[in-house]
Amino acid sequence: MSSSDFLPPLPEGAERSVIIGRSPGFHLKPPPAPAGLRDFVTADAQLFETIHMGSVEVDAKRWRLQVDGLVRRPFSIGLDGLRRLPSVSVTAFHECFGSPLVPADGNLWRVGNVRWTGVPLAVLLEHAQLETGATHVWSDGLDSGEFGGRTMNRYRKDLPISKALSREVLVAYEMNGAPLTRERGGPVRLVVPGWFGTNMTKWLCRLSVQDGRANSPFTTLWYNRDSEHEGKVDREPVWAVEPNSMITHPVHGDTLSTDAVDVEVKGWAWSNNGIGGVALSADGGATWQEAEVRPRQEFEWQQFAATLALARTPGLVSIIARARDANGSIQPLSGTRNEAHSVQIDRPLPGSKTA
Ligand SMILES: Nc1nc2c(c(=O)[nH]1)N[C@H]1C(S)=C(S)[C@@H](COP(=O)(O)O)O[C@H]1N2
Ligand SMILES: [Mo]
Repeated sequence: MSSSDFLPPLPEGAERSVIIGRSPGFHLKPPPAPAGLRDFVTADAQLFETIHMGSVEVDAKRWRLQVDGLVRRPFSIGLDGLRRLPSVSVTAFHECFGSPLVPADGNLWRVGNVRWTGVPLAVLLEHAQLETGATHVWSDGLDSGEFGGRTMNRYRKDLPISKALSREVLVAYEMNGAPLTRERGGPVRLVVPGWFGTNMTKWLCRLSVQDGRANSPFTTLWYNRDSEHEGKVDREPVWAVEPNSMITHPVHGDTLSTDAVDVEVKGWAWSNNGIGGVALSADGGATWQEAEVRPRQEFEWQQFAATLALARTPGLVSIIARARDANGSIQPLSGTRNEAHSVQIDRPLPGSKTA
């Protein structure tokens, strides 16, 4: 590691001077329907985008990342310096929690699967040398403005120190082998595999080690939810992603041939802990069959596939996929953001014409 890339911390506010353009206002690029996400790696064009207060265009040549707070050696580092450090790549599903103002009670499909490249956050924290009492790492984005009736001078998130030190968490400068674009948060963003997209601060400018949670609308006002553990309900941050899945084949509304006796079902399943299994039904949930599930290597989504026998009766066939994680936590059948996906296909009367 070349120590000349690690310069003293920046004066307060210096990071603001690297912004050379802004597009104020909420921005959402919706994803295609599940059948449009059949590739293992989601191309940038097919990957959703969520931006709360508007994007910023950053002067990558002058950009520097500040690392400070409860550390013995605060420093700042530029893009060339980061690129000279040993790089790591991680393939991970990427999922948006949805609106923090009106939490979703059904599927949004703001999800994809991409390969990120950068430097482990842990490497930067090790260089900075944590002081005792450090519990969280706060991350700041250069974007500012209005969202949900509040005006903010930063996008600010926090991570507990245990996740911040996990090797998969990256200070990333590439997605799918290309430099991060402006919309993706270039030149550098945080990547937190297994956790919701909201934690992955774009236009990253500062990492600050602290002894508590950040008091920002994005950490303590929004992006918290009730979660039940052994009968007790706790309010907790939107951090780890629960089991979820989607059917990519067949397509909702498809018509089978009249002589079909079975149907091939395929899709993706993902969760922070990895997928323990996916159960499939081709009769609206009356009977279930276990799918084949591709083992997980990193944090990528996992393909499931099975051939399901069809009932002999004509009419609408309802196919359902239900994933569970390695701890047995299972997708509810309805009413939650990770409810089981179902698609309806038509099985015409024998002798009738098919499209
Ligand atoms: N600085 C900043 N980082 C941000 C956001 C933002 O508005 N500002 N949106 C977050 C949310 S809610 C999500 S889901 C992801 C989306 O990343 P993507 O647009 O590259 O898919 O970025 C996160 N990082
Ligand atoms: Mo999000």
